[in-house]
Amino acid sequence: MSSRLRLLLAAVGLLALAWLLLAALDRALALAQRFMGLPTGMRWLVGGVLLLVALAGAGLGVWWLRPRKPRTPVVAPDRASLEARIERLREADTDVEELRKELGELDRRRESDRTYLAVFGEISTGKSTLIAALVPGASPERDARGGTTRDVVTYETSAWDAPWTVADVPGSSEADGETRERLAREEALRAHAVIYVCAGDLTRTQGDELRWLGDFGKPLLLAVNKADQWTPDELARILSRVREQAGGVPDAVLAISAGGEERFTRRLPDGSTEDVTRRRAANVQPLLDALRQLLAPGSAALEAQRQNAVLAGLHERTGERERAWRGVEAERIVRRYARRAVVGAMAAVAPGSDLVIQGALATGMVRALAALHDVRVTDVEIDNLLRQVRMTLRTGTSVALAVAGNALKAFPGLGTLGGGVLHAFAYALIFDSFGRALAATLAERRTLDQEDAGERMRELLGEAGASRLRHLAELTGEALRDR
Ligand SMILES: Nc1nc2c(ncn2[C@@H]2O[C@H](COP(=O)(O)OP(=O)(O)OP(=O)(O)O)[C@@H](O)[C@H]2O)c(=O)[nH]1
Ligand SMILES: [Mg+2]
Repeated sequence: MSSRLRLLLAAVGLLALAWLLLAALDRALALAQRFMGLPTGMRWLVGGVLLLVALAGAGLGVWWLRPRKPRTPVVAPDRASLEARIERLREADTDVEELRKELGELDRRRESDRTYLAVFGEISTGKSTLIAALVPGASPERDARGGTTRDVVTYETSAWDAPWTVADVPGSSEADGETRERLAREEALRAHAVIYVCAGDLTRTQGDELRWLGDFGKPLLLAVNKADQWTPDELARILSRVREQAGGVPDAVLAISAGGEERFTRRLPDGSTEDVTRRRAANVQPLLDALRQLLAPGSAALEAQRQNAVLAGLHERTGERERAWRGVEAERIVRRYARRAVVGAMAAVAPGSDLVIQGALATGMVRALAALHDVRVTDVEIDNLLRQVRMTLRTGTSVALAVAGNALKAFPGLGTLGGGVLHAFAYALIFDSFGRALAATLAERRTLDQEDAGERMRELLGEAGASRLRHLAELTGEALRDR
């Protein structure tokens, strides 16, 4: 667009704006005149409403501009309780080697006088290239393809008269790279400080990652890499957008060029071609300056936050293993009680005596499952729960019997076990449904939530899949043969 045309357009725009302002002023004056012409009562009413609207607008503005509270940092459980949980898992034959190693590494780093720094971020943002620029002599593998770094690799160096260990980690957000991403996150927790590398605007996932890191309260720098790709104007705009997207989470947002190499094919005057590798100039000085300032207190001063982050990560990992172990254990308990219910159903001699036997068994199962999930239950709570289960079964028994009847036709072997098998099978289905429902409620809600357990049980009774029925048929057969 020629500059004359641009000038003309700007002049037209200004004129239009001035005209609009005049029109608005004229309208405001007309309204004011009409307002003054109103009878006194109406004037008060309209004035009052206008004032209320203005106050509400001002209130909204103040709320919108209020200073945001900093996010509360993650608080980890204390070490002793974590150790006790890990020990309990070990006693239950769960593999806790990895968790213990993490505790060992925590101590090893605490006792060393090194400062640990992790370079974290999405694939291909230039983390390995940055390490090569930060650590003299380090040559981690770098490539334009995402997912080049496959493992955590540490490099030792020294800076500002102190020993440092810098970790290069696999990039996040790689397709099928969950395991590597996990390794990267664990290493980020072990560091005193983290450099988060991006190469342009932050995506939503990157923003989430950054906030996740920020919640541990450790020194965190956001490096916007590959600054050489943009003009100074573009870079200023990108930096200001990234600062906004980062929402004050990192201690500083800096533009850098990690450098690296670029390869291209050059055509020579004689028509032939040659492959050329050219080094890009690196500029990481702003990052070094920020690091120096941020880490001036020394690694000892940053150790508490580092420990907190590692323990918080361990808490999560221990929790995952506990959930898995509880899941397996709950299945074992449910299976045990379902077997007993099968035997109990066959042993019931007088009418209704099965209910007494099964009631005692159901109480035992509730207690066992609650103890497994560390949920305290009173006798009254158990009684209430069983009353509700019986109510569900008033309609549910016919469902269970019908399901069992159909399933028995599919497992003709059970027919040879004699009369009462249908009844026993129905009890296996009922106990299995009740037990699974209760275990799921306890695991998810950590309380004996009757309503939730009842709802889940109804679902499980109604939709027993083929593999579950086969498993229950086998269980019934085994229980009856062992009887
Ligand atoms: N233009 C430009 N390219 C860069 C810069 N830093 C790195 N690169 C290029 O970005 C690509 C990825 O670099 P890497 O260092 O392998 O990236 P990474 O983050 O370690 O990647 P992963 O290990 O896959 O997670 C390479 O082609 C680098 O040459 C930079 O400052 N400017
Ligand atoms: Mg890499």
